[in-house]
Amino acid sequence: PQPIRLSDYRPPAFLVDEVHLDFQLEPNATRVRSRLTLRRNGEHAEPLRLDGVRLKPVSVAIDGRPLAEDAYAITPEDLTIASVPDAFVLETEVEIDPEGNKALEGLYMSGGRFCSQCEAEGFRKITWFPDRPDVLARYTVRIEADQAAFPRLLSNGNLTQSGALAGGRHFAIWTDPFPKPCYLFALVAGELDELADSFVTMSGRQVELRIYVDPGMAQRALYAMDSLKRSMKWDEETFGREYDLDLFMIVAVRDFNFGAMENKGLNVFNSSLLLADPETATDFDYERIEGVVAHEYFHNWTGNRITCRDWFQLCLKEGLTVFRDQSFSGDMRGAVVQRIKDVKALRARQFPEDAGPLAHQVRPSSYLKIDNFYTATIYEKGAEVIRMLKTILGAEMFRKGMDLYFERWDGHATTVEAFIQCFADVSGKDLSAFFAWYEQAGTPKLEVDAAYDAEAKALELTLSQATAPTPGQPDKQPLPLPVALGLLDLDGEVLSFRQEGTLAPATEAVVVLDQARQTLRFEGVASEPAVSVLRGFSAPVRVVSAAPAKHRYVQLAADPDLFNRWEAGQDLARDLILARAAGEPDEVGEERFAEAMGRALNDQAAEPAFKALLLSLPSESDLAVISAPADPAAIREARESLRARLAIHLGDQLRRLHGGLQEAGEFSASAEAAGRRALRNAALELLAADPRAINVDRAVGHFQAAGNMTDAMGGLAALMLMGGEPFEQALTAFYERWKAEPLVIDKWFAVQARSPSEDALGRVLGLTTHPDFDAKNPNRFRALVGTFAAGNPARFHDPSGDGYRFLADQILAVDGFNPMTAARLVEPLGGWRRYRPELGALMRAQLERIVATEGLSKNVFELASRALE
Ligand code: DPP
Ligand code: ZN
Repeated sequence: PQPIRLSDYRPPAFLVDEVHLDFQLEPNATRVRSRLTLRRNGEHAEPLRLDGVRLKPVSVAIDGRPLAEDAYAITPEDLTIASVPDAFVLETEVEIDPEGNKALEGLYMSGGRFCSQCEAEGFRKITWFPDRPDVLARYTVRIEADQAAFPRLLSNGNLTQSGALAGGRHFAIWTDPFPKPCYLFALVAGELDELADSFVTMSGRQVELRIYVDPGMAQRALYAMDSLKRSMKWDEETFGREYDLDLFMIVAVRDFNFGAMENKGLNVFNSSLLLADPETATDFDYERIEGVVAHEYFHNWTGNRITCRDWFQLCLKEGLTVFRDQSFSGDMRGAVVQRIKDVKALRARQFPEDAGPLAHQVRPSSYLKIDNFYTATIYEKGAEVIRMLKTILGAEMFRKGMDLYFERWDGHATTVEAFIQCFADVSGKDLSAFFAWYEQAGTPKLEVDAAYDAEAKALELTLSQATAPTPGQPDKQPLPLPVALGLLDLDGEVLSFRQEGTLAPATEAVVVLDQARQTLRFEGVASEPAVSVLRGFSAPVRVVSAAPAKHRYVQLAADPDLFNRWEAGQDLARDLILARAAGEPDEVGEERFAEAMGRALNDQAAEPAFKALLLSLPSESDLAVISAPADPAAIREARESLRARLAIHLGDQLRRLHGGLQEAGEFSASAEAAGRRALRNAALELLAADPRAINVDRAVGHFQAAGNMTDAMGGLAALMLMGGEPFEQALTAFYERWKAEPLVIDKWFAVQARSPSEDALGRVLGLTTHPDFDAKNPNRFRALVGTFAAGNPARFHDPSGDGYRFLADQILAVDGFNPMTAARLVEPLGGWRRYRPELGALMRAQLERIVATEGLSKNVFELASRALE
């Protein structure tokens, strides 16, 4: 297959002004009539070429005259009409089969309802159209269906007409006044319950809010509704953005490839990211719902009103919108805790991607299937790039640039260059060097070297950066890297300093390292400092520092930058685990670490949510990314052994903490209450590393007494770590209690997939034949197969290679009907070069087997073949 390249971009040959769609909904044979008002874009004599995949043609007409069969050509991918006027109306009719559509792209059925997913290229599975984001048109949509089976008929914009028809049918007409690309089209039809609310915007307009869910589930949408209203308010206050339509709708569906989708005025959500009550959702689910509701809502301005010129610009809307939702969550739940969680997610998902064969630019320059680029790099690293821009420009200038962007580009499809230009224009700064963040893949390594001169009271700080080669990019340039820093003396007191060339002493500075190596001089430094660098994780890099462990202990105890306080604990734990994994355990260091953690836990000033994060050690996969070559079994053993030491050393303290945080009274979803639950569950999880009866009993008691899903899962997960009969009993009880709740049963599958026991793969294999396992449902499939491959490194990387073979089997099976979901599971095999050679060879063999399979989708082919390069 031929790749699509950014450098080949051409403006569309034809533009569409108006789209009229008419749907006659039938599960197996839906008729779609379309009337497009088209005009030639510029002077050329090109034919009209429209995308259309697996459409059954019924008729084609121009300006009311049916075309003869030889006047057009239809291939499996498009419709071409050789000669058309400069301006005309094209009418087509096709038939599609939503019930048979298991790729969940285009129009399909989920739980007996019609729903759609068009991003990135699903609209072409509905009707013939120039399916590209730079064709913006006004849509009118008429939907007709059986009234009893499909009582609600929804599409984008405003409902302008509806009524009953003969034969038990009914119809609705929706008009969307805002021109939009076709990937934002949506249609939902079926039986749904409604949760209604409203919001008054900053200019005093009343907007009706509706959330549609499975019958009987409306109460579970209350939290999402509340999140939506807070998002609307926040976007007004923070970015001056007001909602534009009179109606905003969200629909929850169970079968969905993505998390959620920002269709204009009609967001469609994976039900796992919308429905919550204390009994069935964990605090993590609540957090995610709040963040994703905000994310999709924020897209209305960053994505919909201003959209992407082409799919290479995906980060223009995604990186920016993730940055916006992260800022929102930080304001809602506490900036530091949110920042730590975001960085953990970046390290868990983006760093491995950037260190392997699938590494790509934040703005890629070629692809086979754009579906493969909905990645952590484009989303999360894309958000980091925006955050750095804000750090470099300052909050006020950043806001000015955003204002200009909204003003200049509203109603258009644009590029990342145009976005950055707005910030260059308002600040007068040359941002061309900054642009390299979009074009250079790989995680830079930042080396920090400090030399203190006690006599001169001066600190010389040498910062250097280097980025390892990534596929297609052997030579890397230095990037402008904002480094926020401060100094502490060895008693933990803040030290002031004067940066060379400045007079006023400061306690914090942001320097921008824009060369491979730079030495900075700080004067007036009263005593030997511990240097706190990259505060707040001011750039998405990996820090390598020669500072002695004692400096990290100072930071762990006293760094006023709480991110770095947490980071110091992570660094200490990382070094201890890697030393042990390499066969050189530092027992004294481990004891010292345990002591320091004990003190940190006693700190009355620290929030429980923060302490919970302190207690969780770097994950096995984070550790694998930084060890070369990675030995997952050794990493696991070493990590567990440090956990066990903490559990034993801090046992009484952890049990007291666990007991003392027990909740009384009514459940609250607030960040504070969630923080207490997080700390209590983190204490239990740590105790699980010491599976003595006293701790097993505690976990059993915790599980049995759980009054909410967070605690139930906390108990179940602790029992999972300890294994044996108590875990089996809890699993059975949990299943019996929740078997009617698909979202909860997803968790039941996932917790088993993470089991560290020897027979974990056998258990997972067994679960693939469980009556509740359904590979056609992406949530269930990911809960079992995805969790095993990405969340259970020690078992997935079993030396037999059975884990790899299992994953390849699953990818191939699902690829037959849902390529998008299958392709997302290739990544765990992609890192083969980073693992012990025996493992790497086995991983590679499975990738080769995948690539050699006949009839493979482009999606899986692209990732598996790139992974082999
Ligand atoms: N555009 C969606 C999102 O919000 C993904 N389909 O990330
Ligand atoms: Zn998005």
